[in-house]
Amino acid sequence: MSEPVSKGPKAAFVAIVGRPSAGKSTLMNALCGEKVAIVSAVPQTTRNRIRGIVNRDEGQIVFIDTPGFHESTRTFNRHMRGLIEESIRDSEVLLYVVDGSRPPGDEELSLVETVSRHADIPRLVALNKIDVASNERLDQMRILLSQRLSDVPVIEISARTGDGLEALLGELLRIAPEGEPAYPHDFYTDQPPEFRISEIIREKALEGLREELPHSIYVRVVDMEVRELEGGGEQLWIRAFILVERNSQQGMIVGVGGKGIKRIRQSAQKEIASLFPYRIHLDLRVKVDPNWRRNDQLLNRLVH
Ligand SMILES: Nc1nc2c(ncn2[C@@H]2O[C@H](COP(=O)(O)OP(=O)(O)OP(=O)(O)O)[C@@H](O)[C@H]2O)c(=O)[nH]1
Ligand SMILES: [Mg+2]
Repeated sequence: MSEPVSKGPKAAFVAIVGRPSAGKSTLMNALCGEKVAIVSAVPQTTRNRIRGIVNRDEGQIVFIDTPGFHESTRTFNRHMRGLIEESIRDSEVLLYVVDGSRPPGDEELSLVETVSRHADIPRLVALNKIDVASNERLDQMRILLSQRLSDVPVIEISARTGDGLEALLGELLRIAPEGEPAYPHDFYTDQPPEFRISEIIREKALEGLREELPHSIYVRVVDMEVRELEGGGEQLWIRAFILVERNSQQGMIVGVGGKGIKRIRQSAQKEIASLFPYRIHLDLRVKVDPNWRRNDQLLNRLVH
């Protein structure tokens, strides 16, 4: 955009915030060139702070993808909100992702408010989904942003098609402070293997589920080991549980004749196999735990 502020290598943590389904995780994946965070059509897919790392000649950007949360007093949402404030505090730059295809409701206004409270760090708005948003909708958002966040630059993008992403990354590198990279140059995420595996399983389980159920799912990898195969080679053996809150939900995941769970297992196994140099055996079961979403200890483990 404009002249670089300085010539030294840049390094910044960039918190990505936005309402549920704005496209935060899709954007982070597109910028990192790898699938770091899972993505789905249901809101509140992301539940943790997920780091995705981009290395360029100009420097290193570490994105912190955060969950989109709903305004409510429920434990689950309170945890999510705390996480977002924490992520912003830990970052040098704030990237606010706005879904340009939806009318801005109270939820968006509350995020605008959050972003305006953080004028102490460089901020940037990514107006997303320009591939599907109508001009009227985009104008509505452009006006809102120019009124409420007049000093924050807006870059229009499509995380899906890649439109505007180079400009966005260029601007982030420009406004980032100088510094040493936090991670080695060949890293694109810092997630432990168990976590990535549980997230892949959760993504496959979310596919094709109806509104309420997605939030009732929690995936836990309980056991993992590398085993020698008789015919030679090694296998990564994984046992994981999909936890749901009610008996009826267990049935919905398992499906008629076990078809549902089989589909989840097969597609998760395939994607996990692309990450590890082993054959994968996934032992996947569904269990009912009525309390997981009210369990503070579990939520803490889940989100931190
Ligand atoms: N058409 C279009 N769809 C997009 C774009 N970016 C994201 N999506 C879709 O929007 C949906 C939500 O995307 P996510 O990346 O999971 O959104 P998120 O902001 O991370 O959502 P939470 O994790 O739930 O807060 C998915 O179906 C994406 O494929 C875009 O630029 N254009
Ligand atoms: Mg997400």
